[in-house]
Amino acid sequence: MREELLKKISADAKRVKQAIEEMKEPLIIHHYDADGISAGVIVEEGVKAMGKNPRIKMYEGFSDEDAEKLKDEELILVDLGSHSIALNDVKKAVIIDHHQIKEGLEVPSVNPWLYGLDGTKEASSSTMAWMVFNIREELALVGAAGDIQTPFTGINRYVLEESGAYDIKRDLTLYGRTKPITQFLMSIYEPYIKGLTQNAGEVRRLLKRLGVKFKDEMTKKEKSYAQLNDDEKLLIRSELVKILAYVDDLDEIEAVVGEVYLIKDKYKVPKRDLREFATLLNACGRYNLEDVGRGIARGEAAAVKRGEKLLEQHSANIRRALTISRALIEEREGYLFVDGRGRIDPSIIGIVCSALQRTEGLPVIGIAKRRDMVKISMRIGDGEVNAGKLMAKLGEKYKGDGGGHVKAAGAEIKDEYVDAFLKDVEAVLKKSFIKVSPL
Ligand SMILES: [Mn+2]
Repeated sequence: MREELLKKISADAKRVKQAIEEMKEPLIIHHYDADGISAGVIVEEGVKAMGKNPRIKMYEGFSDEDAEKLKDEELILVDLGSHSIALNDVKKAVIIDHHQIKEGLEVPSVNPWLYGLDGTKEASSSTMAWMVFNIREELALVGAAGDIQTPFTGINRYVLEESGAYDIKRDLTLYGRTKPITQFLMSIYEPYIKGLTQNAGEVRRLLKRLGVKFKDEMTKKEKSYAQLNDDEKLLIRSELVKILAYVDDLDEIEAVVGEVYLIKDKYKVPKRDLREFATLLNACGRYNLEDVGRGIARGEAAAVKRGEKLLEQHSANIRRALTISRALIEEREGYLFVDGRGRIDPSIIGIVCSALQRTEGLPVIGIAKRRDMVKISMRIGDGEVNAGKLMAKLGEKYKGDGGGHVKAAGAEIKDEYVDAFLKDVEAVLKKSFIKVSPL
């Protein structure tokens, strides 16, 4: 089965490469997250190796209108484009992606859905980019980690084993294991850990109670989680699992402890840990700093420094947004509503809603302005409704976009539809609220 699969992929890869060979002035357009950026850089290098000098740009999304605007270009689309039928009419185009392919799209593509694989779990665009070009193997799974396709299965697993670029170990999968331990534990926002997140005093009490020696005896400086001994690490892991189990967050336990993937020492990378590497790239995308993002993926020292600073700012922005959101909460029938338009950054509204959902235990809807659109985030608890399906349905109904997971989802629509959209959400929540209420 695997042999056959690899044959199909390499046939498509060949077709895509051939089409690129025929391009005179290729324009690479990649998505704005860690997957798009790392895949974009793999592709850029692959195209350069063909003796070409591609231009490269980062997009937040790619629509039919974008395709129409670029119809005289020779496009290489990376981590986007698979739902844009208008690409059929572009002068020349190829796609390396892992999103669902719209029926009728006739552009040469490499995409896990073409081989009967699940593109949400088994391969990302960085994985597929490596399958096509076979270069920069240390970047191949950065995007897959960024798209939270861990633990790796499918093509991701194949690349993990085949590339020889990674080590695997079992540990906390959370971001910040190399930061001072109190800072690390108190700034876990996803998942929000009730009692610990944003609570330095409680974190210190916990460490003392567990008997973890978290200060270096010589320097008196605080150690990082990574610097603790194995017993201490185990104590902390068990404690986090216990807290999550106590609030019945069984899904999150799986997300918190599991396989951790490290890029082997022989590669020069800013972060060995794939999750940390991806977080760095995601921050660049969120704040629209494409040159910094690609610079980091290419291994440029100045870009890495800039990215680290950005990440600090991002944490500060989250803290500020959480404080602001407290004052903006409106209690509505069956859910909490946060109107963050003009006050909370659209790239943070989802994190804010997650935090509120966890602390308040009610469904949370938050909105924020993104240029001329409104971003809607929805976070719910167990068994209420399927947020992903609801957002997808309403996103379409109100001529926007929507989707996501069962408990965390979002949509983006025009401002004028927001009230009607929220009314529909409220109707659904009210119904399910009555259903599950013991009264
Ligand atoms: Mn992706």
